[in-house]
Amino acid sequence: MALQVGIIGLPLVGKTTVFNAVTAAGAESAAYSKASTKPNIGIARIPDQRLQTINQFIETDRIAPATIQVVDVAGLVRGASTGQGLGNKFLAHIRDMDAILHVVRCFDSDEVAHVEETIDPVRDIDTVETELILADLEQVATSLDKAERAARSGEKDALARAEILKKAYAHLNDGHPVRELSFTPEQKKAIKSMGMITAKKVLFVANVGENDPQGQGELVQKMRARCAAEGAPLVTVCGKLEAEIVELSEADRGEMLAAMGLNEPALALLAREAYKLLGLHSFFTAGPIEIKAWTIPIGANAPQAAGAIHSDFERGFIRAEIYSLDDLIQYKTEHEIKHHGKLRVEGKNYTMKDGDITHFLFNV
Ligand SMILES: Nc1nc2c(ncn2[C@@H]2O[C@H](COP(=O)(O)OP(=O)(O)OP(=O)(O)O)[C@@H](O)[C@H]2O)c(=O)[nH]1
Ligand SMILES: [Mg+2]
Repeated sequence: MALQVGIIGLPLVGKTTVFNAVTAAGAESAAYSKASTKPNIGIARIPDQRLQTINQFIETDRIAPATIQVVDVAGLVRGASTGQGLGNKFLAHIRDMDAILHVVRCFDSDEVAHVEETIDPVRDIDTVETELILADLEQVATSLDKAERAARSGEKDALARAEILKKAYAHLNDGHPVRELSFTPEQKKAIKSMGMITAKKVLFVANVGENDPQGQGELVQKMRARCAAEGAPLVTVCGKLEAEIVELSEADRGEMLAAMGLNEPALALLAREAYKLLGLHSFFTAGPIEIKAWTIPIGANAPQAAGAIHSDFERGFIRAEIYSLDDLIQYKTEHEIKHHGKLRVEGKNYTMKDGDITHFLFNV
C-alpha cells in the first residue's frame, strides 16, 4: 500500500525545494530537468515523537517511522487543461495520486521570477484550481457520455456511475472542485477509480519567505482565509530554510529552529498533516530488533492491522495483545503492564486505536 501524495503548483513556486526537504533527498536529486515529464518520487518519513518515548522503555536496534511516497510533478501553467506547458502529461500524473500538496508561492525574491510578475497566492490558487476544474470537466463529460450509453444498453453499474458523473459535472461547470461535494461511501469508492483530480483531498502549502517563517504576513493571511473558507488544511513552510535545516546536524538544527521561533521543522507538521489527510494513523510494534510505526487506515480492525505487517498474519490471525503508550510510561515494562492486568487481549473485531502497541498471535 504505497500511498502517493503529488506536489503541484505553478512553476518556480518551490515545489522541488519542498520535495527535497520533505524527502531529505539532498542535492543530487535536485537536478531535475524542467523539460522532463517523468515525476520525481521520494519517501517522506512521518516524524512521531512517540517512537522515541517507547524507546525510553524498550531498547532496540532500530527505529522505523511510518512513510508516504511523495511525487514532484513539473509546474502547471495557465492553459494546461488545453495542452499548454506539459499539459496533459502533467495532468495524467496527478490523476494517479491519492492526495495533493498544492505549493503556493508567498515568498518575495528578486532572484526568482514569477510567471505572473507579482506575488499573489490567492490568485495563484485560483489559476491552478481553474485548470484542474477545466481538465476534470472535459474528462467527466467524456465519461458521462460513455456511462449513459452503457446504461442504455443495460450495463448494471453504469447508471450509478452516470449519477455520480452528472452531479460532478454540474458542480465543475459552476467552477467548483468535486471535493466539496458529499457522496455516499459506495460512491466514494467508485470515485477513486474515476481519476477526477479535483475530487482528491488537498493540503495547501504556503511557501513563505525567510523573513516571515511563521507566515504572519498579509499575503499568507489572505491565503489562510481562502483555504479556511473551503475547510482545506494549510501548512506554512519556508522551503529554502527547511532545505538548509535537513542538511544540519541534530544539534545545529535545534539552534536554527529556536532562532526561527519554531519547535520542529515545518516539514514534520506537513508530513503529519498529509498523513491525516489520507485518513491514516499508526500502530506500533516494539521489540529489541525494531520499534516501528505501521500505517493503517483509520477504522482498520486488528486482522487488517496484522495484514499491514504480512498478509500471512492477517490470514492466520488469532488474537492481538495490546497496550497503550500511557501504560508503558506508567508501568515501564511489558512484564509489569501484564502483571497489573493492563495487557489487553483483542480479537478479530477490535478496531485499532492510534498508537496501540501490539503483538499479534497468528498461525500459518
Ligand atoms: N527566497 C526564497 N527562495 C525560494 C524559496 N523556496 C524556493 N526558492 C527558490 O525558488 C526557485 C525555484 O524553486 P523550485 O523548488 O525549483 O521551484 P519549482 O516549483 O520546483 O519550479 P519548477 O519545477 O521549475 O516549476 C529556486 O531558486 C529556489 O531556491 C523560499 O522560501 N525563499
Ligand atoms: Mg521543480
